[in-house]
Amino acid sequence: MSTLSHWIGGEARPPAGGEFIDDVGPATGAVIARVPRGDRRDVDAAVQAARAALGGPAHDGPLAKLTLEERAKLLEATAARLEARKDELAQLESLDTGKPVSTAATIDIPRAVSNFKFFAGALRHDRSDCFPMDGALNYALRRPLGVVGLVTPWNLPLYLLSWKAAPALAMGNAVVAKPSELTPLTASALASLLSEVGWPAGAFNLVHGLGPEAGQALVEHPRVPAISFTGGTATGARVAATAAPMFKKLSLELGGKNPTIVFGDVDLDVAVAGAIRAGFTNQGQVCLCGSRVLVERRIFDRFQDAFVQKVLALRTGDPRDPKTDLGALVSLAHRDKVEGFLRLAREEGGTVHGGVRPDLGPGLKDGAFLTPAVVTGLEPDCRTATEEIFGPVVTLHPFDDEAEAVALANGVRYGLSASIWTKDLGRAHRVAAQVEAGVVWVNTWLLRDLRTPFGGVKDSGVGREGGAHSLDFFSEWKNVCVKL
Ligand code: TXE
Repeated sequence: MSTLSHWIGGEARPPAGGEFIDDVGPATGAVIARVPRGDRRDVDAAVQAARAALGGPAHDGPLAKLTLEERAKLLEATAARLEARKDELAQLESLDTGKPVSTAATIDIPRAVSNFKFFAGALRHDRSDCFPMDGALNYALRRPLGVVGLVTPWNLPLYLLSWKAAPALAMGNAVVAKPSELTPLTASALASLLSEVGWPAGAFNLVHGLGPEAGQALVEHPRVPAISFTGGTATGARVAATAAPMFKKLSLELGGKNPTIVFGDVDLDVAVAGAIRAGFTNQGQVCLCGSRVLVERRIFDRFQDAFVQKVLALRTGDPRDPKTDLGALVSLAHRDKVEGFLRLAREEGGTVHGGVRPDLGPGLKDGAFLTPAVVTGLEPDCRTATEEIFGPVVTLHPFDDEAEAVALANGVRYGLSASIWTKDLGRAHRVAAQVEAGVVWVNTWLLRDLRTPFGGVKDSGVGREGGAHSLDFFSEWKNVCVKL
């Protein structure tokens, strides 16, 4: 069992209060690490270190002095070092989250590598506006924001932290990051790795701890003018309530209850496979997961039979076993929450297929395992079908025509993503335009181009990440007007 440290000013630091939290491995129930219980003092120290990296009013700190090309090279060196350690990082991520090692090795870690590589390229290809006037010239310069706060969740720990840290550093900001207390391991690995590859001390600082303590202190800190947050909608509302009166720049990527819309003209096997991938990747713990499957009535029964049969055949088991499809949920408390929704589904008149605790033998008997569940027979406006469950639970609902499909898709408070399955090109484009979501896939799911805008509408968040959108968030444009 390891004891983690904060990472402040380029070195490991114990918590100011001397207290630690247990990090429990969700597959075994064993304590795998002791995590510093950071508080306001640690956040303050991290912000001071970050400010020192930027320098005083003359912007003379070591981070501020890096040229664009030097920052791009450091981002590439970070990607290379992550790549070299990919197997070890995949093991750590699996241990911490309960997800299969195969998921971490094919999704989480490769994506973290891509994030750093991508933003090195985005930085080099960045451009700015120039507006010539008669006798004068305007041009726009990006300036870093200063110290930025990153608050990240447990479902894709390194993937989401790197998605924010890479563009923040690319733009020349100093970072204070607060990872989820449930999954701190790869954030710690990243912090030391960034120092190893040569980022100046204080460029990236890490404060571990509980959300209402360390997280809240970071969001409240007067010297942190921007917060990028990914997490639950209720927490996002708290973050916004704290940050808005301080006029902080805010990016909020929150929950979802995303529709998978299947029209009657699909190739059934393709659509079933796509809907299963959308529903159950990472045990259904991805904000983009398609947890409501809407199916045209004329194929509903056939779709339901095939879907339920294939979902019940998925293997829930040891995250280390390459044959495992679903590992453990992130914690016993989260499994309780998901099981509570299955009880609710029954009370609401639904039939639950699957959704039981599997018997995986003595080593895994205390793990947070739950087999995937499909719920049928529910009204589309009931709580089970409209609230975010964030687990391996999918509800199935029939619809009669395109208008009803759109109405059902839009009938929830969330609006993050949607996938549409049809061979009718016109319909695909029509529905894509009408669905209230920030991200729409047609005949696929989670196919990501990092240049594209990413984010949600309604209660799924505020702002866009990705490509120039991330660079815009982590910088401020300044216009220079020159009289010629
Ligand atoms: O997330 P929280 P939780 C959804 C999902 C899940 C629910 C709750 O439905 O069941 O949210 O999950 C930090 N000030 N998603 O409670 O609390 C916290 O320490 C500042 C969707 O685990 O949102 C962690 O680092 N920070 C989601 C981060 O916020 C605070 C991914 C996220 O935790 C804070 C995760 C505070 N007052 C959960 N309170 C997605 N969009 O992908 C907590 N935190």
